[in-house]
Amino acid sequence: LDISFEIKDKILEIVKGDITLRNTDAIVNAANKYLQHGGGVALAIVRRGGDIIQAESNMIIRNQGPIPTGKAVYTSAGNLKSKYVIHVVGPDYNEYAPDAATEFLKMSINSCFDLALKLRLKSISVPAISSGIYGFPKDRCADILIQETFKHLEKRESLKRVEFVLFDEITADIFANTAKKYF
Ligand code: AR6
Repeated sequence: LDISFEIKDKILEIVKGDITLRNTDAIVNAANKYLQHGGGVALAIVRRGGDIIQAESNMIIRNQGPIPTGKAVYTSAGNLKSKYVIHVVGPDYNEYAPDAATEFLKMSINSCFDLALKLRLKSISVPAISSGIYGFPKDRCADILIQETFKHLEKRESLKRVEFVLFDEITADIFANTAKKYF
């Protein structure tokens, strides 16, 4: 399953696969506020990318303390094909009321886009932030992430290509069906 959608001269792609194998300018990591990459997509990223990603993450925490929910920081990408890993702290669905969790997830994806512009990236790969260990319902996660992406790609100054990379078929189908609503 690989579906693409166009808006103006920009592309949104829905990909079923492993985000650590993509060759966009940056991949997004669904991190925790201590940037300890011990499970889920975070662990997959440090396993394939190498120790430098955890080492640079530790340096960020040493310098600026824990990362607030909704904020993104970046490191290099070690052995991955991308130039950067953007680490974003999505909301833990068990820690917030649903409305607050929604706002934090919007903030999370927009923090990634802000950093992408700052780094002058053309393309970015994004996982289903917060929808694994953090328990955010997948259909609402897809709705929020895709709606915010649509709004971003409508802007003149934006990424050229955003791809959502979903690990399993069920999540990929949810994202594909959601994208059809907006694009
Ligand atoms: N490629 C793409 N997606 C993946 C991959 C992969 N290689 N591996 C898992 N996913 P999660 P969260 C999907 O739990 O919910 C970590 O321990 C997975 O199926 O990685 O934001 C962090 O350090 C799910 O749909 O992130 C934090 O402590 C999605 O990625 C905490 O988990 C996100 O699942 C963050 O939890």
